[in-house]
Amino acid sequence: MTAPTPPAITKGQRARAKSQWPCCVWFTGLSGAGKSTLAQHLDCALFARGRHTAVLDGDRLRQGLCRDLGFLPSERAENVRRVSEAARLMVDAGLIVIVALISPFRAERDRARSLFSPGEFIEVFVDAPLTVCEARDVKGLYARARTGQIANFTGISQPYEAPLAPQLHLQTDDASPEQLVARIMAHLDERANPD
Ligand code: ADX
Repeated sequence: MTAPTPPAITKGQRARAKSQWPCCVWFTGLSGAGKSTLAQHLDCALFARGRHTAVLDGDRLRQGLCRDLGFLPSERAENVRRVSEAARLMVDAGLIVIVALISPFRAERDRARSLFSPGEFIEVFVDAPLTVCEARDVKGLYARARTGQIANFTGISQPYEAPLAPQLHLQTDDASPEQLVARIMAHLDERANPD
């Protein structure tokens, strides 16, 4: 058997062609904490700077790539695995990939991180107290989880393991999306220009 042919174009070449440092910005947090909102705002801010991005959002992925998965811990692990593998392929293609997934378990997030080169996986804890997320209840899911109509609901009937050492910890209950995106952009700029 012959060894697989190495890719003809390296990740570095693709990055230089796009004048950007490819990476995966991984938003984790409770439902209703603001991950999708921040992902959209960050996407717009990067696009405005001419960056080439892709957004992988849990709600949307669960309508397609991950529509066969539910919310048991094993299914969430598979969800994170698929999304992180997809994100890795996109980073290898030179993109800045923005992932918005509850991804409640540390072990799965660590596994996702292990797919990337050092510094390429930027874990962002999108943090709002459960009481705030529940009061927002944009999709009415917390109310249904409280009455038992939805099982295995993160924060109610299944745990959320907060990151211990995220690259960024953003509190969404006392700052605007614009302010928080400015912090993420500053982090990305610092990373791209370490001096
Ligand atoms: S993850 O845990 O596997 O990362 P993911 O981010 O893909 O979750 O999907 C979460 C979305 O599914 C929530 O935003 C919510 O709209 C919906 N959802 C439906 N049932 C549940 C549940 N039991 N727990 C959490 N979210 C749920």
